Amino acid sequence: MDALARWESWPGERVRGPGLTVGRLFWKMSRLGAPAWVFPAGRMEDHEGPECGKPDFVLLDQVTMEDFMRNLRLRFEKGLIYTYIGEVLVSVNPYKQLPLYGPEAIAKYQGRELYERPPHLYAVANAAYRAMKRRARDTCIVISGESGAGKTEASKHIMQYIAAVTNPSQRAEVERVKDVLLKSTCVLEAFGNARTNRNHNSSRFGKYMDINFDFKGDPVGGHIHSYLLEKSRVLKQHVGERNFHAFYQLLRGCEDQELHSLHLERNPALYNFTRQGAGLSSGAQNALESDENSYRAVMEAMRVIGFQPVEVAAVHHILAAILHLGNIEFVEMEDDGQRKGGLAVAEEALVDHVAELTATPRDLVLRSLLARTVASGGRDLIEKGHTVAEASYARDACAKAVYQRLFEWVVDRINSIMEARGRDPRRDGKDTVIGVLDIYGFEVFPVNSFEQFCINYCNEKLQQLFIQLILKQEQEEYEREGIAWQSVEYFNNATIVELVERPHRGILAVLDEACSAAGTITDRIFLQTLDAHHRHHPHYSSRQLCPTDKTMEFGRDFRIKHYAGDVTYSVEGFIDKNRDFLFQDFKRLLYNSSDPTLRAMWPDGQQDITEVTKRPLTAGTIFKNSMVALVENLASKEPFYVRCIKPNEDKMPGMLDENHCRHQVAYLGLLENVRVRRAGFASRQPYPRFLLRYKMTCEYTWPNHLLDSDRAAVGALLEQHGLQGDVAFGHNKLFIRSPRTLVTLEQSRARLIPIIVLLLQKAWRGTL
Ligand code: AOV
Ligand code: MG
Repeated sequence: MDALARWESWPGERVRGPGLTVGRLFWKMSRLGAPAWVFPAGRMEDHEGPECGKPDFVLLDQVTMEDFMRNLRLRFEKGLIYTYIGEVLVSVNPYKQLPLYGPEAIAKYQGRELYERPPHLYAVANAAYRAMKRRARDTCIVISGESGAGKTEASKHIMQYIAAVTNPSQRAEVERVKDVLLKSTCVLEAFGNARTNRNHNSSRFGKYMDINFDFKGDPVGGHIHSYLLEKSRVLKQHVGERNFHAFYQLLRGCEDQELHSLHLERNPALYNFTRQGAGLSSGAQNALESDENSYRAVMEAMRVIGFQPVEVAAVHHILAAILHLGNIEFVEMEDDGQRKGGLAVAEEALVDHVAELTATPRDLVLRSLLARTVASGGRDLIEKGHTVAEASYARDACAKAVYQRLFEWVVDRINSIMEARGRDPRRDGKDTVIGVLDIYGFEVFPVNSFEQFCINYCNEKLQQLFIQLILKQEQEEYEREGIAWQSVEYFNNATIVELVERPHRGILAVLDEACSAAGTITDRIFLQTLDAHHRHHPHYSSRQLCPTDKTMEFGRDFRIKHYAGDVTYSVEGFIDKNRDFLFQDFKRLLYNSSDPTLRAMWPDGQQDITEVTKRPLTAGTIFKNSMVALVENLASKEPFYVRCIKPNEDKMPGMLDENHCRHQVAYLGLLENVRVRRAGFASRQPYPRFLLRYKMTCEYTWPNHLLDSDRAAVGALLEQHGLQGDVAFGHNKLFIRSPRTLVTLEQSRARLIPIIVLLLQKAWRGTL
């Protein structure tokens, strides 16, 4: 880095001590004779030179898509994947390992203000942490962006940062909580992530993690909320995709002996549930992420977290049972005179395996697979045989449900371990919290179903929250600082959210209605009802409504114009997935397992069939309610935002596809975000921060001012530049109205830097 570029970083370096004049500064420097004192090498490298573009999009000369993209590209090409918009962090997935993380980098950000170091996730984590600690405010970090944009990776870096900077006194209990927090990710990814065509480690569930901190600012507990796991993946995967990692990890990673005891073979192609996508490899780019290694990592993580060996064994049994269940086929038996015709299982050994692995009686397993118990008036129960189709449906529903319960049990188990001992009971209720939200990103596949519908609805909700909070925050800030404010127009996706969740007419309500109509309503009728309700909605269409649009199939597809793009959904399976029905026979069966771990997953199995009359909530309604609660929860906290951008569709390292990125910048509302930041006031900066950057442009402030307050010093500086008319003085911050003012100051600073560098060089050489 040349001297000039280094000097760009001057404001990051503090020159302490009041009354230090330029003369005294130079004298001191020349006496020390050590440039390292002025430019300590390690810290200088932290800062970015002018060739690296603007570290904050707010500093752009103009807010146009071109300027935005130019800056984004410039920085991305230099490996600078992070840029701010005020306090929002924009992150571009580099698809390669960059030397940006680890203990050294963490140390650079620890205890610093957001603006003191180049943009980074660590800075955001640190800001959230400091806000929480200083003001005892609950904070949250909301990470958004489309599938594969880097949300989960970002959340891991944030967790690592928090773990690294807390608990300096190494309290054992806090260390334990930190271990659980860190290791839980690995376990949850094994059970909740899968390879999709958009991301080889795609989160197939939403995750919101609260970390509780005690009054010292150390993590003493945590809680994970998981949202709607995409459980249909257990049964079916699209070409090129895989089932959840856990299945392949087990098959490829576990010891021969255990595999044998699970009656499994190593080859995933032998199982219906793991062979369809033909995407058998994990897609991992390095061997460390291979299924075998991941298996070991997950086992180790489960051990560290505190899963008991019997629990781990139960988990393996359940996974194996699901694989066997998937291979069970049904055949219609002929009526041969001796035996009555009916349904049978093609390969009875599989039933034996399932019974053994689930610790349930074999004949009960068989019976639950072949028939269901129904209440026929009063308390009379009759057994009703399945057809092949019904039995296959029931088997699939069972496999999905068993996996879902397993996943939920894993989450609950981690929660109970994190909750338990970390907290000082006397201080209960006084914890402060940082929440980290890492949810499945917006996604579009060639065929989109109920799951994509939910995932994309969730992203709509989060986008709405972003809009509201950014506006709300702005307004509140102006009020707090006593500044008059003028509101800015913003694209609002509320209408799309309404389309989905509005009572009575919204898509979810119509779907619920279809589900409650005891089997008489087909997916097709559901679609017709939607068409009738929303024919004039600007964000809704279908083939029926647009007969010429051949990209949709008549009677099957509807399309929503999402904030992030158009998605065509196939209604096939919507009703079924929403109803999410499982015969009580299976619940009872599993509740009666002699394996306590499995039994604990099925508390509702103890209900008698005659008691199971109340219609349970549908999957869509549960999801909607959980989203509403999530948004409420986030809105009650001080939010920090990370907006992730996926640079290209091909997972290519270092490649930035212009169109693809533009699209994301547009729909994430990033330009509007910059505009809102600048509208009214292009920039706002705490007085000390402003001085750090511009103090060399004024004789009263360089190198340190002698005025009563930073605010007065800033006033003097601006007056010298004749810029005082373009600013407003808040209580703690300076608000700058037009970007021109910032540009003027920047230019003035840039002009002075070479002169100062020259002076300093002379000072070192003693020739001043
Ligand atoms: P996502 O969470 O946003 O997608 P991930 O965080 O899983 O996306 O990132 C996808 C992949 O991109 C990772 O597996 C890494 O290979 C790579 N990647 C992301 N961030 C970085 C980074 N900072 N440095 C290096 N590589 C990175 V989804 O879960 O699909 O919405 O449902
Ligand atoms: Mg993810």
